[in-house]
Amino acid sequence: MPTLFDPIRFGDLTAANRVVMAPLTRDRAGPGQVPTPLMASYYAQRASAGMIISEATQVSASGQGYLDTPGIHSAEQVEGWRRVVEAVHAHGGRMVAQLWHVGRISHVSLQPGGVQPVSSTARAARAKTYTAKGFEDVSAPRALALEELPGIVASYARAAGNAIAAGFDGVEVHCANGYLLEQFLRDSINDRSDEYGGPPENRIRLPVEVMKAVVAEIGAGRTGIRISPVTPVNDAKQDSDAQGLFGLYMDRLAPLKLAYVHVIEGATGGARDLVPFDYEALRRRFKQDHPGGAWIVNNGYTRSLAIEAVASGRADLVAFGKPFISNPDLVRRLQLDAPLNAPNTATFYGGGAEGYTDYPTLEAPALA
Ligand code: 8OZ
Repeated sequence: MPTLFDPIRFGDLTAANRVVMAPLTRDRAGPGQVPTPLMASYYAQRASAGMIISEATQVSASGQGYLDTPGIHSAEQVEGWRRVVEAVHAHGGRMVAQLWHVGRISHVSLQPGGVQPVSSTARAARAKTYTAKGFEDVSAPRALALEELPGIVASYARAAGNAIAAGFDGVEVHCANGYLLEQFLRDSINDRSDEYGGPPENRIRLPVEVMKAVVAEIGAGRTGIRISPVTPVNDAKQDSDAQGLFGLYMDRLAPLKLAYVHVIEGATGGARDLVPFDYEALRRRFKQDHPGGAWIVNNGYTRSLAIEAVASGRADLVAFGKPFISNPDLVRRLQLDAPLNAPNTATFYGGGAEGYTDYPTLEAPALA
């Protein structure tokens, strides 16, 4: 079996090691939701990751749900991302763009023209978002009409094309954490009576259409997906049969031969054992006819858990979130079993260089 520090090839992607930087929302985009030079420095500092997954990036203006998150739908945003990816590549790294539509986890003040956010449902989430006024309750959404769904699918495909134009090595579709695509998947949220609601086959329809459209646009070899079958975040109550739903979803995704599936085990940023769930069953279904696709695991992995996950074959790569915020040289620290810097939660969202590009490395302990 390979180790956490061995290179890997999956689809058209390659990684120098199996330590992945998880997507991390940092709310530091500039005016027009354009990635900044500071963001390029931040990502370039972390280029020793086997692969960097960008922070969640909205595919359209109406896909935005928080202040100062970057987009990938305007020419200026694509140009900003080009400079970020160039910096990462110049430091020997690899980077994919995480494509995001928040659905109902938004606020009218963040929507073009101040209109209602859209979702599978007209029922509001009991969740907060971050706006110009600080933390606010999310706004009540409007249920998307059937005729609008092709436009949603097209926005993901366009964003994927933009990501490749910006120089990204691939994309990851954000199908997790209670955002738009999960608002379609779960029967705890989706209350539609058309062919996009009701039985599991209908609820997976929009996410599968999105994945097919992205694959048609840029190829399966550089397309991944992130799922979170049981996470409760953003008022995503448990599906009545998460195991069955995600098993079926995996069966429909498997023939696409995606580069990878990235799974959040348990509650995002919280308990790994929140609800019993057989992730191994999903992995087998994804890998069955496509052993070259990679299985990426995430959520609360320690060094020893990550080493064990790869050594046992339970995972091909392991994504680390918070440890990458505070340790730009995380791969080296894991290799040496060196101590990790603790992250400062006060500087996670918004602001500038503090708590962003000033964390020390082993080589430059006084950098901060
Ligand atoms: C934290 C704050 C805002 C957004 C996710 C994109 O949970 C996010 C997110 C996380 O996937």
